[in-house]
Amino acid sequence: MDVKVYEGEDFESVVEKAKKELGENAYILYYEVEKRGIPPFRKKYFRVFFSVNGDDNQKLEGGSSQDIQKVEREIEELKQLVSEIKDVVSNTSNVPLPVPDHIDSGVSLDKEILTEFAGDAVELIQHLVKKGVKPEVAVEIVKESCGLDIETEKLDLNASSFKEALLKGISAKIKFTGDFKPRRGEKTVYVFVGPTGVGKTTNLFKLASKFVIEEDLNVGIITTDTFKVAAVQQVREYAHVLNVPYFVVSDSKKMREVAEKLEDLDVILIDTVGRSHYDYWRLGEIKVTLSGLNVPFNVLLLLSCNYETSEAIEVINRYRSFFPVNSLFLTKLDETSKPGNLLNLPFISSLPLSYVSTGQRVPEDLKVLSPETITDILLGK
Ligand SMILES: Nc1nc2c(ncn2[C@@H]2O[C@H](COP(=O)(O)OP(=O)(O)OP(=O)(O)O)[C@@H](O)[C@H]2O)c(=O)[nH]1
Ligand SMILES: [Mg+2]
Repeated sequence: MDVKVYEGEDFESVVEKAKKELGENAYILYYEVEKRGIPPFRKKYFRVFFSVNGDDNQKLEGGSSQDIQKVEREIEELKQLVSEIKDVVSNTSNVPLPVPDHIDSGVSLDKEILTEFAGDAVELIQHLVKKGVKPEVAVEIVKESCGLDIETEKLDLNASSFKEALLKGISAKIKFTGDFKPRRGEKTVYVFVGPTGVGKTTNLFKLASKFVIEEDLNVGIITTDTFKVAAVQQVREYAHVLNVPYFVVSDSKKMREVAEKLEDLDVILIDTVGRSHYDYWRLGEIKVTLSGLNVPFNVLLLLSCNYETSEAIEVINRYRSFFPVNSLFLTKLDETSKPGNLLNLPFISSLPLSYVSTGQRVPEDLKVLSPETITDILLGK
């Protein structure tokens, strides 16, 4: 199927012109509307995508040998893709999930906590648990700044404040990537993966803005999200505002071609389509598309702070069996009163934290994660 694009200010005349030139069999695949000009003189501008070979079946039966060869080639390519995805899925879906022992202790922690800790230590653990931190995670973090109290023979804080205790515990137990600082000329690639609607596209553009505006780097965007019509438009609009090149890539071959073209860029940000962590087939598809990249890439797994911890760990483990996840990027902090996942997820998965998003505004609502940021969030600063 060939696709032709017609543009203009009047939808009806665009369609009329296309039908005249392409024939009555051409049909509309989808269209986009843009508003151009300065208010109040704004005008609508239509971009309409037509399928040229509307009657593909007829063409197949009565078509030339060239047409038939083309269709046969496409079928071969599809078969090849299906077999590649099958390989990826069968090699990855049975990987044992790396859940550390300490998370599945199954004992009554409340009782344990009270026999082991006293005074301020108990108070701090209780505060963390109220904020959604798992008791077993809170205990391990608080323990870092405890000493044995001779009178009670229990562990109590030896830090001068909750803030100092938390900073010490978080620094010791949680890993952080720190702010990303890609260097000019090194072509650093970041890939954004994660379940549907967690904020991959929005937050990719927050980082892109930072690289363009603050670091003055040459940035390019690739989206593999050809699944939703609106997704390509979303990326195009953001890329237009930032004045950076963007590319839409549907398979590994196209990925290779595009990546080769981008030699002069400092940073490439790749947006992927949101997929359920139970959908092995679709995750395999993303992995196959990424295999076209001929340079190392850094994978950010995005997860909403709202997720129930055990579900989020399930997502992490399943994504991890497909992609070499380098860091966790948490989102929608503004939508929860229990931000405990900021500690639960990196502690349980042993993955480093990179960023947290705190709202919908691009580029403002983005924070680099560090022991200081998390301490402030958990102590309510
Ligand atoms: N409140 C809040 N909303 C956010 C945040 N980050 C993103 N969003 C919103 O979440 C919605 C989904 O964001 P997208 O960036 O499209 O999410 P996505 O992961 O790319 O979605 P798919 O491509 O469909 O998988 C949008 O309305 C965003 O504005 C955040 O930190 N807080
Ligand atoms: Mg998206």
